[in-house]
Amino acid sequence: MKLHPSIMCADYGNLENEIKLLTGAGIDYFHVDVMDGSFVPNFACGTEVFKCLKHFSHIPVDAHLMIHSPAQHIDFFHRLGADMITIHAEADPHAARTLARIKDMGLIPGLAINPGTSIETVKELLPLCGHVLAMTVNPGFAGQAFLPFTVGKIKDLCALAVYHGFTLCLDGAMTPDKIREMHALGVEAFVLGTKAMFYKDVSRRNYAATVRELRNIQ
Ligand code: S6P
Ligand code: MG
Repeated sequence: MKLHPSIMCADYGNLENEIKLLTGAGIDYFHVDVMDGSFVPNFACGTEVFKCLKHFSHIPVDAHLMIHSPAQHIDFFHRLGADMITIHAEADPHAARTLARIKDMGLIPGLAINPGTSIETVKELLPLCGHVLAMTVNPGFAGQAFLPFTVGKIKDLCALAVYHGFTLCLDGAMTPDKIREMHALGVEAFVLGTKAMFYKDVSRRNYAATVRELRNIQ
């Protein structure tokens, strides 16, 4: 199981320590949410966060670009040190070209799909991906409720992940129970936010214990 904590949910007042704790906990990726206030109704993640991640950790970074025209900004995020760049299928009319460019840069090409986007509309893109990020909430905010209608699509994507060889990752409202249920279906990777790692009650936050417990899920 691959664990991708969403750095947006960490304590920015103590970012260096947060990054070091998460690194020591044995996570697989840092998930960085980038929002432009247009593709999604929120703004998130300045370049400083990338700089901190690269400075204080060796763990690879996924840039989840919730922005219009992501192709215009691929070089920028490459320079910031992203190891994987995940674009939204809905935000790029030439996603096939953008995914190929990301791969040519030596990075992992990722494709995010909104809850309301069907596999039919993206199936030609799937063989071009190293990573598919299926949104289980409408993107833009942490702390939302899981959208149950995405489960049928997730089941189909599990089979396609095996066939094409990409990693399937779920993003949005992942609780330990939901992770267990989705892992049993065949999902390999999970974005961890307010319901599985960065609990509102900070006294409950224990990143190393969270990673240990999640890795025990069979
Ligand atoms: C949502 C964003 C996500 C959130 C993540 C964690 O637009 O793409 O990556 O940061 O979902 O939040 P939560 O509370 O939903 O688990
Ligand atoms: Mg995200």
